[in-house]
Amino acid sequence: MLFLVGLGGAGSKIVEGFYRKNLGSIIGRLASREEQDVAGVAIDTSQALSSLTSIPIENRVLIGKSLTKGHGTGGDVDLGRRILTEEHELAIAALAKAGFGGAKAVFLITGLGGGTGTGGFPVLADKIRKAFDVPIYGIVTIPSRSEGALYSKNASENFSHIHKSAAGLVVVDNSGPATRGEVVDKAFKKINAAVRDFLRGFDTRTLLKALKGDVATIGVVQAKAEPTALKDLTSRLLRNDVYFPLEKFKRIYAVVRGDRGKIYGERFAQEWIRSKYNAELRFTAVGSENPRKISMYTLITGITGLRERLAVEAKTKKVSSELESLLKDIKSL
Ligand SMILES: Nc1nc2c(ncn2[C@@H]2O[C@H](COP(=O)(O)OP(=O)(O)O)[C@@H](O)[C@H]2O)c(=O)[nH]1
Ligand SMILES: [Mg+2]
Repeated sequence: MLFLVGLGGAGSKIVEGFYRKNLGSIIGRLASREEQDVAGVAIDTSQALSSLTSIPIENRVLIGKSLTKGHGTGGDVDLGRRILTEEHELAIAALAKAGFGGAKAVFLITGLGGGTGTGGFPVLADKIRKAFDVPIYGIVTIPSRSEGALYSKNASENFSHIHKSAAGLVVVDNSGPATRGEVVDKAFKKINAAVRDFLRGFDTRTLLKALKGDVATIGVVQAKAEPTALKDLTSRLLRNDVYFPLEKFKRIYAVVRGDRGKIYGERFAQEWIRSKYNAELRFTAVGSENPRKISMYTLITGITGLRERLAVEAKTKKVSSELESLLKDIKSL
């Protein structure tokens, strides 16, 4: 059973994805059959919450009504922090109702860069941990390069605090593979679906163990069910299907769902990863109900330097937005 809390706009939409039915596809049908395996609660300061229609209404919590009038925090991190500090009871009550008393771990999902999630994450993480005596694992997106300076600044200034408040952190870059040449909304949808597929497809026990104290990212790759070299699948994954620009990492945990007999060359792939990335590949295979596809769900651990990268981005974006306003001033002269 997965226990998920979405905080803020992005987090809420990602959690909503676990409840959405897509009966047209096999995956959709399997997913809806698995629906009872998820307890998800969405918490936001924005009325946008009411546009989520798949997640049960009692699992949606609008907070900060008196302060934001349902309009969100407008990127104000202090306001997000304040609202969660004052109104965490509302959130905790909804979690209790949704069965979080039985959780062994909770995933707190948020998009870094805005006000609600970025400011509220450490506060809510602390409150949930205490209320249910569970470890809190974070799943956070980081702002894409095309977003404004404020988002990067917020993400950069609050990353360490968020990292420290979680037992482990999965980061997903919003300028990841899905975003190349795509409109933002479509890219977000793809990323949200990847997070959902990963959490469904990967093995939760392995995830919690592998993530402890670490920063990791995810990758999902699919292939036709035909004889496939693990090295080829892995190299495709690293090139196109990882949701973070990788420089260095320690380990790839890969869970393959599909016909085990179709995947060969485990040793060879492991040696290739060792020599090319000085990293380790751990591979497990499980059966799948879809005979036509092989899906590989991966967790890539040992990511470093994210705080530094966010700081650089915040700085360069600031410079470029100052330049933009300068240019505007010149034009108006
Ligand atoms: N992957 C993904 N990212 C999103 C989505 N919506 C917003 N974001 C990202 O999340 C960041 C924070 O936005 P939002 O969640 O609205 O902020 P908050 O509600 O104030 O916490 C933005 O800067 C975007 O990078 C979404 O649906 N999917
Ligand atoms: Mg918002």
